This record gives sequence, C-alpha cells and structure tokens, in this order.
Amino acid sequence: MNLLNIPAEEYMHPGHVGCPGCGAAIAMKFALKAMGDKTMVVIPACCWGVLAGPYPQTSLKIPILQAAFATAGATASGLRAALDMRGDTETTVMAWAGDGGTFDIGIQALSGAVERNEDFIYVCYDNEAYMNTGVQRSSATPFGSRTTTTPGQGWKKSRKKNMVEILAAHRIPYAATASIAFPEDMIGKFDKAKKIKGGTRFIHVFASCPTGWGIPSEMSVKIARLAVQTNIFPLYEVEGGTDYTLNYQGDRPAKEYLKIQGRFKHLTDRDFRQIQAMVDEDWALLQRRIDS
Ligand SMILES: Cc1ncc(C[n+]2csc(CCOP(=O)(O)OP(=O)(O)O)c2C)c(N)n1
Ligand code: SF4
Ligand SMILES: [Mg+2]
Repeated sequence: MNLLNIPAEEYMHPGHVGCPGCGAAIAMKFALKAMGDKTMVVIPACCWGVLAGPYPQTSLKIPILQAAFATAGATASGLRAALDMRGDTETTVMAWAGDGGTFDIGIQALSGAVERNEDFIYVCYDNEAYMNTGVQRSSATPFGSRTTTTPGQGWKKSRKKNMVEILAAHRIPYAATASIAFPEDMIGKFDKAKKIKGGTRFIHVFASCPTGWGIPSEMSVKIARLAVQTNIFPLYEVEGGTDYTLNYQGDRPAKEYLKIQGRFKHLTDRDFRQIQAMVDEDWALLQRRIDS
C-alpha cells in the first residue's frame, strides 16, 4: 500500500500498445489491483483486445479469453460454467468490454446473462465511442459530441443511454460507476464486487480517450476527474437494484469539462446551457432515487 491506500501489486506488464494517456489502460491497471491473480478476463473486440495483445506477448499477467464483439456476457457465462465443472470456485471471471460492446452490440448477451444472475463481474470501460475502429458514435456517446459518424459540421443530438439503470432494473446484487480519476473509490468498488458471490456485478468505468476526444494525453485523468466534479459522470452504487448510495457530490459547471475537449469544440454558449440543463435534470433524478 502507498499513501493513497492503493495496493502495490501490478498485474499489467510495463508495456502495452495503447495510446499515451489511454484511460482504458489506467482502468485495467487499477481494477486488477483489487481483483488479483485469481482472475480470468474475457475481452470482446475493442481497443482492449489490442492492448491485451497476442499470446505470448500479452500485457496482462492473468489469463485472457478474447471473444467475438457481441459475446462478452455469453462467453463469461460459459467460462464460469467451465470453471465450476472443474471445481474451481476460487477464480473470478471478469468480462471487460467497451461501451460499444456493452451498450450496443453486446446488450443482448449481457441482459441474458444478467437475467440468469450469472456469477461474474462485468466491466464496461466507457470511452464514449467505437474507438478501435476510428471513433464512430455509440449509444454511450454524449449529446454534443463530434464523432466520425456525425459528418461535416454535425454532432450527436441524442442523449447517452443510462446503462447502470438498465442493469439495476435486472435487480442484480451490485451495480456501480467508477472513474480512473478516483482510484481509491474505484479499487474499493472492485474489491467489494469481488467479495459478492453468486450473482452478476456490473461496474461502469469512465475511461477517457485522448485520441478520440481530441485532448492532450497528459489531460486524460484531469478530464476524467472533471466529469465527476461537474456531475456529468456521477459516482454511485446500486445494491439489489434499488438501494442507491452516492459517493461524490460535484459542484462545477459542465462547461468547464466540455470547453477543453476537441470533440465538443463546435458547441456554443447556448449548447452549453442546454447540456447543463440535461446534467441538472439527470442529477435531480439520481437524487430522487438516493432519497427514496
Ligand atoms: C460483429 C463485429 N462487428 C464489428 C466489428 C469491428 N469492431 C471491432 S472493435 C469495434 C469497436 C469497439 O468499440 P467499443 O466496444 O466501444 O470499444 P473501444 O474500441 O472504444 O475500446 C468494432 C466496431 C467486430 N469486431 N465484430
Ligand atoms: S484509441 Fe483511445 S481507448 Fe483506444 S488505445 Fe487509444 S486512447 Fe485508448
Ligand atoms: Mg468505446
């Protein structure tokens, strides 16, 4: 442990092929500090499929099962069943998918597995677009963002899907949000999820992407922190589908987060006000769930 109460053990090798400042790489580094070496990770097609690398040059010190894009939920279910058949109750299965692989193409396999309350941890590292194939929009892309599928002067005009609410509606034991800019909170949530046995645990990790967001690599963590401080990405937990706990109260204006990113550079003051109203509305809805 160091001053921040973060375990010293590393389960990632020093080198990987991600871009400098990749939030998804930071996310895995922190997650594995809680998960430890008795973990098998299932990775569908996404940037992390490339970061993990081909055997024997993998960037992780734990076993990796690469899966087809849509199948993280189903593959993790099968891997859990295979381990159970071998009598291995010690190993935790962790699915690790991007937002495209979770919010979009993987939602059917995930919902099926979650409805069966399969015994694994499902992590969505959310960089808010299909980054591995060149920054196409997903249903996790926020309102106001430019992507390569919003051509010309266009930008995304619909809101980000609320995936934690969808998972909570399945009444799973544990669903939570986490951020690479809050490592103690994040590692604590993985530790908690690991200790809950016999059901699906879902963690939605905000993972900034310098390449796709048009931000300097050294701003990656600062921008992830601002997402929480502006209540754009609140940190909270949902136990049993209904019991909400808020972990952080932000108080900064959304504009502070938006104005420093290339993907939002076309936005006007009117757009900033519209986005602020959306953030305030979502925050009020979350407060109602916490208070009830
Ligand atoms: C069925 C199928 N369609 C498309 C692809 C191409 N593909 C590979 S990764 C990817 C994007 C993944 O996006 P996301 O899940 O958000 O992860 P990220 O790359 O952003 O980390 C796509 C479209 C594929 N591998 N399989
Ligand atoms: S494109 Fe984004 S998510 Fe993918 S490796 Fe680069 S920084 Fe990471
Ligand atoms: Mg993505």
